Amino acid sequence: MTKTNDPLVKDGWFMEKNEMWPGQAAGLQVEEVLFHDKSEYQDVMVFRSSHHGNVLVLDNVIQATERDEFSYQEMITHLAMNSHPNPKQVLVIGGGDGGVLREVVKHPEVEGVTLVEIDEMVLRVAKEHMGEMAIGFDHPKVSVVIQDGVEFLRDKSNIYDVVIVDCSDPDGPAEGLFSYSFYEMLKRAMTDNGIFITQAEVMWLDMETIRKAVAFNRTIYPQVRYSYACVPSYPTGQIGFIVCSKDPTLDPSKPLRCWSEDEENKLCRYYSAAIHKASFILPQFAKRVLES
Ligand code: SPM
Repeated sequence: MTKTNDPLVKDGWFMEKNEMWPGQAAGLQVEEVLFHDKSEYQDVMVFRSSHHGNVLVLDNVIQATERDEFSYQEMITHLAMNSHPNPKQVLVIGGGDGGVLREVVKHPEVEGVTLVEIDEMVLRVAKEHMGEMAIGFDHPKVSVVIQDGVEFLRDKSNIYDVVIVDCSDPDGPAEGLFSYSFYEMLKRAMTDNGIFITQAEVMWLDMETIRKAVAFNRTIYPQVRYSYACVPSYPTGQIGFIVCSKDPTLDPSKPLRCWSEDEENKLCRYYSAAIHKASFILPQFAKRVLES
């Protein structure tokens, strides 16, 4: 059994307990705590686990494990990127671990990608301990801005073809990223046929929040779709995404650009054009709520 005095490790296990998923908690076995500190914004921890590689935890919530992070990062990135006819300028809000950047730069048509992350500590720790995820930071098309996403967007208009909001859950530094004014600014920052994607709860935990978020986005965008992916280390083993298009003729559930099977095999471990389409097919209980 691991011996550590870390307050988040009990009997050698990290347990992800949280009021956002009451009555359940997934646990990962800890081999060694590699980093644990408080930034200006949140509690930041990385541990080496017994079976999931290194694990990044923010405010006691698992953000990424080396074993399954590719599923989330590929899906939140390529669902949006492959729904756009020609994504040249991309904005990532949050995503300080670098995983989404790594995926965005797989698209050669991208001319520039800007990552806006509020917490510099997340970048530093990801570069040091989540090596494979953080490789995107070194790409020449990438610029990084350490700033609150809401502040960054204030004077931006008609710039980005794709905007990816890769945030943590709403009860921490990401709170402002769930506000009405943020969504308004986001839409203004996008080009006329812009695509926007955000992580958006999970069907098994809070269908009502998803219903409200989808309904709200439908007041702003002509096309709003809900999709999901399997991420075993997230609560319930899944995570959802809201994908919106400014162009009413562009349905994000159908990929506009597809890689060949060979390219898919080289570039991705989870995403494919077939998964893209299938991820928007929801179980009956969720479909009924979103169509009501
Ligand atoms: N680049 C990886 C960052 C991951 N950001 C999203 C993490 C969400 C984890 N909690 C999911 C619980 C359901 N709301």
